[in-house]
Amino acid sequence: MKNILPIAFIIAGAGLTACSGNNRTAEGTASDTPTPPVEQLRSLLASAAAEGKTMFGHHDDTVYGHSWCGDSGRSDVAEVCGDYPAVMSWDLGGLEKGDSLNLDSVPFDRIRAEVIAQHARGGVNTFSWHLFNAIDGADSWNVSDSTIVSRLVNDSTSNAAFRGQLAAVARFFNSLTDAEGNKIPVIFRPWHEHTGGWFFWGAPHCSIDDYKALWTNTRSVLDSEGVDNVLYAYSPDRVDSAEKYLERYPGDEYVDILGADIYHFGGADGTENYRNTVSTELALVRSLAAERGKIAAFTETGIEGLPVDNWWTETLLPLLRENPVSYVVVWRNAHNKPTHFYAPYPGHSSEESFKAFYNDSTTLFCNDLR
Ligand code: BMA
Repeated sequence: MKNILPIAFIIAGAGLTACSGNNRTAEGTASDTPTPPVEQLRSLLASAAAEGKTMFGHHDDTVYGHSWCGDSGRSDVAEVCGDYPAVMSWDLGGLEKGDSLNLDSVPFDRIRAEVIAQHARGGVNTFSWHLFNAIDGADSWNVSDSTIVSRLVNDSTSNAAFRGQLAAVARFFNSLTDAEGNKIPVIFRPWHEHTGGWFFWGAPHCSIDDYKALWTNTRSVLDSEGVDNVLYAYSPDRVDSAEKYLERYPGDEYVDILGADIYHFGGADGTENYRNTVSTELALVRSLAAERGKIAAFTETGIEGLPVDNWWTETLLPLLRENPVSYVVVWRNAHNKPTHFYAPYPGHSSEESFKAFYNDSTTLFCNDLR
């Protein structure tokens, strides 16, 4: 363990922070009611950023890596720095079709087991959802039909099918329980990067009202199915103003976490652009989150293939120090696409930079959360 979360986190676990309320009943007397798991997660996330620290996360970290797939207990990140990421990211795409494997061929039963294992380590789990639409079954990247979202939320037959997809997601979240049967709190980040045009729910393919209705439908179904273990994250792609950031924001009652998805493109030549964009947008996200009582996070980032050896210490770390957010997630290390990776693996040329990033007091990994 390299650095321990301060007292605020320990207290947060007992439900005594501002974020989690003060454990009092309506009559104003102290209650013995334990803090709900979802409020413990909220407090953990809030405590990290409040202390100027950021939890490190990686997509599909323990289910495959750069040169392996399906092994048990492995992690490219842990094999480089000796510790698991504090945040594990997973994807639900395919669950809504009743598939047993997600869109990247990871069994949902394995994801559930990994969520339980990560929770037992004291770590956090977050979910994205690259779903197949309920109308013609096309994948999230199929943007050939710009009526999909409108029909999902406005046409009664399509909406019933869409709500059926959401009910499948609700059942999955409800099935995440620890050894004692307690619900495991997780983050859900649906309808992400909607300011871009590459997903069927992207801004060029649906109206503002119809986009917001994706969120209201999501909360309506998950809430009515009894999902009470989820914090909801909103994560536009790069935007340059608060107005753009909030243009399609569904409302404070639907969202717990304000995020941003910003990738580094163009190798070393793209560093300045990445730095400027991230610096501006994380400051924006932090300020909007502070105003609204939300958690700020860097919900997706990375540089594909890590062509810049010192990227961790010279590019990402200074940005996190400048704008501490609760967590940062880098995307997956595909086992079947040799250049599609975002975290180092043993022998990779950014390994030393990553170890220094790991050892820095700003970053939190799993052992720091125990
Ligand atoms: C993308 C790529 C794809 C993958 C998808 C969903 O960014 O990594 O290969 O299928 O995410 O995980």
